[in-house]
Formats: sequence, structure tokens, C-alpha cells
Amino acid sequence: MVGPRAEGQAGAGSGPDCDAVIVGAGFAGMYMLHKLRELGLTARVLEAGSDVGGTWYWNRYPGARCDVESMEYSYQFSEDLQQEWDWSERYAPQPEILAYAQHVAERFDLRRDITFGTRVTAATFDTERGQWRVETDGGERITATWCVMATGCLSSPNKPDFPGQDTFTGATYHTGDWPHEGVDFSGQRVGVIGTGSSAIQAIPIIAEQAAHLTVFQRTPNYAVPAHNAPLDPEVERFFKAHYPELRAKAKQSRNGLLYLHDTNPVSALEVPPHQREAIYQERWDKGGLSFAGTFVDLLTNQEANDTAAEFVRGKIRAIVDDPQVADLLSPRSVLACKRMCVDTGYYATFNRPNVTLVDVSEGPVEALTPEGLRAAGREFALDAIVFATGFDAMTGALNRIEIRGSGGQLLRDKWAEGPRTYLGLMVAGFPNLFTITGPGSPSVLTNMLPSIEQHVEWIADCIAHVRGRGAARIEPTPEAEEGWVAHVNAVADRTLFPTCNSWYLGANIPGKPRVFMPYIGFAAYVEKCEEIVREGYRGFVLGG
Ligand code: NA7
Repeated sequence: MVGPRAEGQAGAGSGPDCDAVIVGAGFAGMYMLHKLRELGLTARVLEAGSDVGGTWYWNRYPGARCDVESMEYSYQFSEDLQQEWDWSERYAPQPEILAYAQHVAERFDLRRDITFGTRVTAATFDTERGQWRVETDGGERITATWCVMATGCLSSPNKPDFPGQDTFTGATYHTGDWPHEGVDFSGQRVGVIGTGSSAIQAIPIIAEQAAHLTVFQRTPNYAVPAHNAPLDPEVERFFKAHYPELRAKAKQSRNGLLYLHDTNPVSALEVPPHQREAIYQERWDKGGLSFAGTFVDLLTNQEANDTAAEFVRGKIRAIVDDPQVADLLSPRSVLACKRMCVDTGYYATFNRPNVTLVDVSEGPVEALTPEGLRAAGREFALDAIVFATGFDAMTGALNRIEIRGSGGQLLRDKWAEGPRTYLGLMVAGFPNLFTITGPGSPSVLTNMLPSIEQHVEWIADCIAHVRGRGAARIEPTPEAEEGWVAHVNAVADRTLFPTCNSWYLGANIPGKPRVFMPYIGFAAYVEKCEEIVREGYRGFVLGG
């Protein structure tokens, strides 16, 4: 297909090296490549890792698994693929999802167009030629008509810059960049900073290995039990027999998941307290994210939300022996305002004699020291520190690339006050640049796989449309973008989502503008995207 061309080889007037450059070989980049090939386009994928898988390539920490059930966390574009792949557990562990990604790469012969071990550093739109020039850390330059950012929403690790980082004599790890060979914590004094989803999965397993585990918690999180188990063969048979209907049904929900169809269509406040408890208990026993959909108004009515939050706090009090520790572990914020965590034995881990919880909400982690770290005015001696401190979500991976649009404008500058996109797919002033699951699209509030597929298919149709019209360029108008940003915010403001310091708002990164980034409502969003196409790509201009 398209071989790498030496820098400068494409002279003035010559065509680009390939039709499209795709940045990232996770689930988004892989399917984009497949789809562009179907259109007869030449494409090159550039990937920093040594293999496909994206999130599932990097996040190899102990206990890493998907919080969406296996039968729904997969591609649906190929019926053969969804029939032939077998998941082993209700929630797939990271190695199995990675194996699935590798299987897809082989099955569709994707690797021949992917360059691994290559990080994209810059992408510049050459207005005269109507081409993107993409630069890599290896010094390569590739030109293309289309540039697709498949860089992921949670792929730029947030590693707080604590003073004394270099003085610590033990080992440090970040959950989002875990050593491939694994880590054996046996006999060690381990510190985990953070209590988000990654920490909540890793802590029970690290606690079993370590001599002592100290957990540094800034904000407690709500976790519901996974009740993970080997996949029930009946469930698998049912899904495989009814995939098309089930997938279609999932698309009609707020988050692209089937469970939301089970939401009780009543307010939590309309149900008498004892009955409400029983309904929460049913969800708790079922396990997983569906807990947040127990009643229809949990994310729009504070009082309703309080009932669910208090139910979980009651569970924490019942599980954790020490009332003080239970109290510290009990979140006070709106339930599901931050993504809920799905756990296996998280709260019970704090009953172990070798586990200590340290509150760093008032007295923060101050510094790393040669022997460990200093937090809340106390010294902690540690052999290893795990940063489970999350990601610069949604914009981080895009902003660390020098992306320059028409007139040399830097995307990072344009987004200084928060990301601005049209549909989370394109940016005014950046022609022919697509952002798969970009800010302003439902992305992280959904099952990522259907969101990715919907974007990839929209992008492929859009490129085909532009070519079919004899044009070479498309971008949104500033007015359309403005309108979309306002709409995303207006929808968020009708909910409780903006009330807590979540990474949806960028609140986890010091100095990041506080803007709600994902669009709430998958079904409504898909309908909007389709309507815009039906109306002749309303809000976009074609040229070239
Ligand atoms: P999260 O959910 O962003 O969690 C990061 C955790 O790290 C969270 O508890 C943070 O506390 C904590 N944190 C971050 N910086 C610090 C500092 N400086 N000091 C102390 N604690 C800190 O990331 P995850 O990787 O767990 O999960 C990300 C997503 O992956 C998850 O939502 C799933 O969708 C999968 P904070 O809450 O900010 O006070």
C-alpha cells in the first residue's frame, strides 16, 4: 500500500503521500483504517505503542478490566466477528480485550498499514495544497488529504508534579502506563495515590501481594460490586442469537448500553422508602453500572440522587469494620457525577490489617522523599508508589500534539478556554481534521465501542460525500461550532453532572478550564448527526 516517503519527497504540485493519516491504533484507529480501505482510500496509521489496543495496550495494572459487560463491549460492524469471538467472563479482563484487539488486527489484516513505536508530534494544515503534514518523533513527515485523530479520551496520563520526584529511591508506576512484564509487590510497602476507577480495581489485588499498602485518598468514590463471574453460556447464546436487535436497542439509550432500558421510569421520590431500598438492593445484587439507572431522575434531581447515595454509604458502613475508615470512604458528592466504579472487594480490602487509608483532602501529598512520601504533614516509608491519578481526559492527547489549522492557528490556543468543536467531530479553522469521540460528543459517557463505530462511519460517509461532490475540503462554520458548544453546555446544565470536580469538567488537572466536555445523550446525539447529514451537512462548508 503506501510506503513511507522521505522528507521533502513530495514536491510542489505533487499529491499527498496518502489519502489519510490516522493517529492511534486503538479501537477507533483500527476501525477507521478498515473503513477507509473499504472506500478505496490509502491510509497510514501512526501508533506510539508497539501494538494495537490503545487503552487496553497501556492500562495493564493489576485488576484492569472493562466496566461494560463483555457481550456489549465489542465491535458490531462485522457479524462474523461478533459471532466468532468468545468472551470468558462477564467483565473482560484487560489481557482478553487486548487479545480481541489483536485478533481484529489480524482478521482484517490491519497491521500492514500501521507504523508502531511512532508518536505524532505535530500536524499542520497546508492551506495552499489542502494537505495535512504530519510529523513524528522519528523525524518522518507524511502528507495526507485527511487527518483523523483516533487518540482516545483517556490516553494522556496525569502524573502530578510532586516536588522531590527524582529523590525517591523506590519504584514508581502509573496505572495508565504499566510495565508489560507486570510488577510483583510481594514483601513491599506500597503507596497508591488516587481512588478512582483504576485504583479501585488495583487496590484489592495489590493489597493481597504487598507487605503493607497505604492508600492516599483525596476524594472518595462510589463503587458498586461487579459480581464478576465466568460468562454464562446462556447469556452468550442469547446475545449471539439476537445481536442485531440488541445492538439497535442499545443505540436508543442515553449511553449506548442495554441496561438503561431497565431504568425505572419513575422518580426515586415517588416510591415509598422501603420499596425504594428493595429496588436499590436488587440493583446492588445485580451489580455493575446499571445502579446509576435505578430511577429515571438520579442525575437530574439532587433529592432523588441523595437516596441512592445514602444507600451506597449504608453499604460502605456495613462492609467496613472501622466506622472512621467507613466514613472516610463514604462519598458526599452526587452519585454518578463522576463515573461510578465497578469493584471486586474494594471496600472490604480496608478491613485487612495490612491496609491503611490516609485522607489527603485537607493536607495533600506534599512531596516525594528518598524514603517515600510526605502527606498531610506525615512521613510514609514506601518501597513503591503507584500513581492511580488518572488522565488529562478528552483534550490531553490532542493538546500535546502541535495541531495547526488554517493560518497556523494552534488547536491548543483555540481551546485555551475549553474545547470547541462541532459535534465533537470537527473544528472550525481545521479543515479535513476529524476527532473520533472528541470533546462535545457522548464518548466517555457511553459504551465506547458503539460511539467509536458511529463516529468512524459518520467520518467515512462525510469523506465519501465530499469526494462525491468533487470537493476536497470540509470544515464546520464558526457559527455551527458556537451553537454546538452552547447546546452541549445547555444539556449538561439540565443535569447534576456539573456539580462535582470530575474529569468530565477537567477539574482533575490544575489550571484546566472548567468546561463540561462530553455530550449527554447518545440516542439524541446520533439523531442530530443524521439530521445534519440529511440537511446536506448543515453547518459545514465544502471547498477545494
Ligand atoms: P480518575 O478517575 O481520574 O482517578 C484519579 C484519582 O487520582 C482520583 O481519586 C483523584 O482524586 C486522584 N488524584 C489525582 N491527582 C491527585 C493528587 N495530586 N493528589 C491526590 N490524589 C490525586 O482516573 P482513573 O484512572 O482511576 O479512571 C479513569 C477512567 O478510566 C474511569 O473513569 C473509567 O472510565 C476508566 P480527585 O477525585 O481528583 O480528588
